[in-house]
Amino acid sequence: MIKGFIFDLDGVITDTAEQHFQAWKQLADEMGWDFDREINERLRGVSRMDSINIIKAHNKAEIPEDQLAELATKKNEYYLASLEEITSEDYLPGTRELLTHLKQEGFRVALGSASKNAAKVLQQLGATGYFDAIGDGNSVSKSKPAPDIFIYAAEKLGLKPEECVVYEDAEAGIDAAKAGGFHAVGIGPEERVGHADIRFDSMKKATLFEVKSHFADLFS
Ligand code: B16
Ligand code: MG
Repeated sequence: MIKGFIFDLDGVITDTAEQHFQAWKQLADEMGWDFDREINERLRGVSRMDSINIIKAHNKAEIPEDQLAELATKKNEYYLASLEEITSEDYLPGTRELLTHLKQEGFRVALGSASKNAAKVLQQLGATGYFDAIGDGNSVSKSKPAPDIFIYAAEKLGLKPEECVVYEDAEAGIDAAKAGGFHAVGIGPEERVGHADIRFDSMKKATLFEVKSHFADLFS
């Protein structure tokens, strides 16, 4: 039986992809690196250090590991400054309604994000109160597609993976959910999250009603 829901942050609760893009772009411009929205798309759901390694490889840049970490910290400072502008207006459409329904129906709710800034983003949105547990980039060392972050979140909820539905917008996030034995809801296009148990184009369509209809025999 399904008792809990675990949500990714960027691309599911809110769209911080734009702020990540602007922060990486600022760093790339300073470094004289090539960086555009196409490369940014490859950073979806990917950890900060993995992200800078992707950008570095794309630019064939040779940078020692310690300097690379400093540059990632610099990007994070730009990103953190931009988070100040996030407000309760910035939920993805449908998300706040879904979180409200889940609370009303007594489901357990957790976050399972790769971001080390997840708590700050939830605070800016005013969303902290919806979550019984937070799993973020500080919680585990192995990032998606490893299932560790979702297993961590489920344990915090006191639930088994098969009792939880995971909402994810990234290819590696769906891989992680499936590897851990979770029920996976994909948010986004077929080519990205078509391997989820059920896929929706947007959060607006991924209502509790739709998910309950799909997994009908798993809800009491
Ligand atoms: P930070 P998610 C991910 O969020 C973003 O999609 C990804 O672009 C970012 O690099 C990653 O968080 C780490 O974020 O630099 O804040 O630790 O989709 O896993 O919620
Ligand atoms: Mg995401």
